[in-house]
Formats: sequence, C-alpha cells, structure tokens
Amino acid sequence: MPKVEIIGPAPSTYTRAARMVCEEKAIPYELKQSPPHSPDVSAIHPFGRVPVMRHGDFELCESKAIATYLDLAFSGPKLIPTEPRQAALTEQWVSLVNTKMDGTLVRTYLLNYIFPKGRDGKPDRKVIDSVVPAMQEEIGLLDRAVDKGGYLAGDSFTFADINLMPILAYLKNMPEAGAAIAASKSLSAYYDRLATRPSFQKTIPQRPGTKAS
Ligand SMILES: N[C@@H](CCC(=O)N[C@@H](CS)C(=O)NCC(=O)O)C(=O)O
Repeated sequence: MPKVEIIGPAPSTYTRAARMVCEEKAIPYELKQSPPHSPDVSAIHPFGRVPVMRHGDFELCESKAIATYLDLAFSGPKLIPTEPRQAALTEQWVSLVNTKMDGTLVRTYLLNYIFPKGRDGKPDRKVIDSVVPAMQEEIGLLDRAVDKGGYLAGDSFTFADINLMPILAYLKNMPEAGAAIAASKSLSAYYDRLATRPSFQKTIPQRPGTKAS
C-alpha cells in the first residue's frame, strides 16, 4: 500500500489533527510541510487550505474528510464511532468547533497574538478585548461538555477530541485564554489527560531551527 502523505505546515491545528489520526491508528505517513495556497496544496484544495492528503492516486482535502477516510480505510482504533448517538455527537462537536469556535478562538483571538496586526507590531488590544467575552463563553461551554463523560462525545476518545486538542494547546499559552482554561477544572483535567497521548506528543510542532525527532 502506498504511504499516506499529509500536506500542510506542522503548526496548523487542522494539519496536526490529521497527523494525530495517523498516529492513533499507527498509519505510516509522511508530512510534507507546504504552506496554504502553495501549488501542492492548491492542486488539491479549491481554496488552498491545509491540510490536504494524498494516498496513492487518491487526493483529498478538508481535515474531517481526511479523518473519515483514514478511519475507514485503515485498521486500528475507531476514531469516528459507528454507534448512532456517539457518531452524531462526534460530528456535532467537530462542527461546533470548526464552524463557530475556530472563528472566535483561533482566527480572531489567537492569530491576533501570533501574527499581530496592531500598531508597532503589537497585538490589537481592541480586537482582543472585544473577543474575550465570547472566548470565555466558549471555554465554559467546552468545560461543561467534557465534565460528564471526560470526552466531547460521551465517554470515549474520538476525532472530536483530536480536532479540539491542537487548539487548546495554543490557547493554554495565551494570557486571557490560559486563565480561562486554568479556571475551568474539567477542561484543564481533560487537556492534561489527553496531552499525554503519544499521538499528541509526537505531533508537537517544532520551533523553527530545532530538529524534529
Ligand atoms: N475546513 C478546513 C479548514 C482548514 C484551514 O482553515 N486551515 C488553515 C490553516 S490552520 C488555512 O489553510 N488557512 C489559510 C487560508 O484560510 O487561506 C479543514 O478542516 O481542513
């Protein structure tokens, strides 16, 4: 069988999620760190977004679609459950995170710190201050979601958790979001527990200039 190629930069949360699927299922894969809108990526994704995937002559874009393909095409633990309620809850949490929270937590809050666009190259305080209440509300929602069963989709680890963990990893290191997560006992415990998984540890993005292990 040809090797799976995951194409996208390691720091991308969505690329990391696709890699975590490979790690969880012990799928041999190669990471090709092409940026969004590069020819490699745009040849597969109509809007040039990462990650994209190649497996032999099969090319695919969109992280959830990639996860579904890998989960169905390869053996190993099921990351997208087949039991109807658990499957639907997994889908629900992927959708909530990707269609709403990604906008608040990543595109607006986080990227303002990582790629500051304010005066003097500093984060734009106005944008951050205006998004903090929505960020805190969403952290609270996630805290309540994982409180009962210890995972987003009930009581087992699924792709919904894989999809969220790379986002939390960044947020934990940001001032307001880090404080909100620290104050959310269930979410903090959830993060600490899931962060020990080898799939998470092996996909930690390396800082530029350091060697990937
Ligand atoms: N719905 C896409 C979102 C992917 C996405 O937005 N990736 C970001 C990097 S984390 C990207 O490619 N950004 C460049 C852009 O939007 O032009 C997926 O799930 O794969």
